[in-house]
Amino acid sequence: MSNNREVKQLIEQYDSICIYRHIRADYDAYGSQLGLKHLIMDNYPDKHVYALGEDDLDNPELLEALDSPEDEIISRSLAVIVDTSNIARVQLESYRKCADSIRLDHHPFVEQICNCEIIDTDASSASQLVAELAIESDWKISSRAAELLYTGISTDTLKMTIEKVDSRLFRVLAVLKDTGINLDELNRRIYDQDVSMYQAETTARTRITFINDFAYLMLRSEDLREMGLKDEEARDMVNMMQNIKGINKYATIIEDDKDHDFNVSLRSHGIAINEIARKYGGGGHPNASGIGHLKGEFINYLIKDMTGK
Ligand SMILES: [Mn+2]
Repeated sequence: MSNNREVKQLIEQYDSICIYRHIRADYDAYGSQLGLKHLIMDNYPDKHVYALGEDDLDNPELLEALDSPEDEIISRSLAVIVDTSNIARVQLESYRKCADSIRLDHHPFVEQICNCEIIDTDASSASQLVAELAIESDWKISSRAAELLYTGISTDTLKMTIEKVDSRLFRVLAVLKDTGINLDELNRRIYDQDVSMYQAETTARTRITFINDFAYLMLRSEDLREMGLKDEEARDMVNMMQNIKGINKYATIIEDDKDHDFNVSLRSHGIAINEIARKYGGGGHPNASGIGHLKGEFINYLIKDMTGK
C-alpha cells in the first residue's frame, strides 16, 4: 500500500508510462486509463504516455484509440494498472516487462500485482482515485480528462445512486464539474441507446423471473440471436432491474455462444453477494459481482443461494 505522493514521484521519474486496465473493459476501466493518460500528457508534455489494451467498448463519441508501443519502449516504462483486482484480469501481459509498476484500484484486495499499490475499497471507482491523485498532485485538469473520469465515476456508481457515494466523492465531482463539462451533453454520450437496444430491453423485461426478493434475466444463445444482442449487451441489462420495489438482489445469466457456459452479473442493495460469486469461481464488490464461465448444471444452485432457499 502506498500514497499519492509516491505515485506522483514515480510518474515523474519515468519518461514513458504505459497504462493498463482489465479485460472486458467497462467505462471505469477506460475512464481511469484514458483520464490518467490525458492528465500526464497535459501536466508533463515531454513524457510519452500509452494506453494499452484491446478495443472492448465501441463508443467513438466518448472514447479514443488505444496505443501499441514497441517492446523496447515498454521495457523502460513505468506500468500503471487501473481498476484491476487480479493478475488474470490484466489485459495484455506486457506490463510484466515494464521497469516498475503501480496499481490504482478500488476492488477488494485479491493479490499483489504491482510493486506500489494504492487499493482503496472506500473509493467509488478507479476514476475517482485518478481524480484524487490529480487533485492532491496539484495537476491541471482539462475538461477532456474530467469527462473521462466523470464517465468512470458515473457508470461505476449507477449515476451516483449507490451507497459508496459520499461527501468525499462529491468533492471530486465538484472539481471535475468546474473544468466546464456539460453534464447533459456528456451523459447523452455515455448513456444514449439505439432504438433497437431500447426495444430489446422491452422484450427482455418480459423474460425476467421473480423469486422472493431476487429477480433474474436468463438468456440462451438462441434468445440472443432472436433479440439481436451481443452477450455483453445482454449482461449489461442487469442495471434494468435496479429499481424494482421489493427486489434486493438481481442478476443476468447469459449463455456464451462459444463454450455454452454462462456469464453471470450479480447486483444487490444492502446484502453482500460477493461471497456467493466467489463460491462459483467469481468475485467482485459486495453489491456488484460477476461469475465468468459458469457451467449450466450450477445455475439452479446459484439461484437457490440468491433466493436464500
Ligand atoms: Mn471500477
